Amino acid sequence: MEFIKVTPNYAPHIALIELNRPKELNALNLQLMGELRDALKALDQEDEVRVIVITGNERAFAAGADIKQMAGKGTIDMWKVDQFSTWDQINKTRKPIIAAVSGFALGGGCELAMSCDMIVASETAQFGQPEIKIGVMPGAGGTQRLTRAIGKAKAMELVLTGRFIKAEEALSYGLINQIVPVELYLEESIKLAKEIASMSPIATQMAKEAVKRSFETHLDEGLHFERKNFYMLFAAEDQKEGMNAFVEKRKPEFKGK
Ligand code: DAK
Repeated sequence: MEFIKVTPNYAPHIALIELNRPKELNALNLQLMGELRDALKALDQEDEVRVIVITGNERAFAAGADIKQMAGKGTIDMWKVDQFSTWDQINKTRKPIIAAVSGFALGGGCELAMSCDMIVASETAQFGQPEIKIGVMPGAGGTQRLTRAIGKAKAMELVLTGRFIKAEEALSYGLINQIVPVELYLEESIKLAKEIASMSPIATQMAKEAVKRSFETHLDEGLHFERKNFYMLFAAEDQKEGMNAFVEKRKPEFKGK
């Protein structure tokens, strides 16, 4: 891995992926996206890992797709490479993913953060979809996920003007989960990850799946899906452990079985 650093056991049950092209503000080139896809796929199959945290560095989570790599490309080149189909792997990942964002999360970088399940932002984080300023438009979910997250009026404004918003504004629109001091953004993300990792991993993955389904279906179908996952959890030892622990007034020990 050249452009990402993967630590599968950063903390018990928590894997950390660090985007690592600091000079280019973690611009997402083809190789980086390929590495990210492979890492997520591997971590999703690793039983020990329950939660994945993706981060950049203090200055940039990611400043977007690599403009230098895209600049000379034609339609067919883009279509053939279809770099962002690698993002399907992010969407397919069953384990909860937290984006720990500091600095720039722009274009594809903002789309990457929004593809994660939760965003913990430092007070210096900035979000935006500035593609319009370079003559294109968002292509990896920006028009869809941003609109679902913050509503049409603000999404339209950000997509059509390309302006950046600061963490405070992003929080007020419901784009992110929390703002923390810059020196704590990774620590706080890991703290959140630990809280989630202490639950049954089967339950967290099924719950994640059901919440995501709410974006893709109408209410009846979503409720049906939710109920099915709820019933399925009664096949797991973790359900017995969780409920017995409650009755016995002790802390549950979830095994992911
Ligand atoms: N690509 C390549 N290099 C980048 C980059 C990027 N997105 N962002 C920054 N860099 C590089 C800069 O060129 C510079 O490199 P050197 O000149 O030193 O070699 C270095 O990182 C530091 O950047 P700056 O010198 O510009 O630093 P500043 O602090 O002055 O400015 C900035 C920071 C983030 C405001 C600025 O760098 C900036 O505006 N960056 C571009 C942001 C942007 O426009 N992002 C959107 C990119 S387009 C697709 C789906 C989606 C997409 C594409 C295809 N398909 C489905 C096929 C997504 C497209 C995008 O994300």
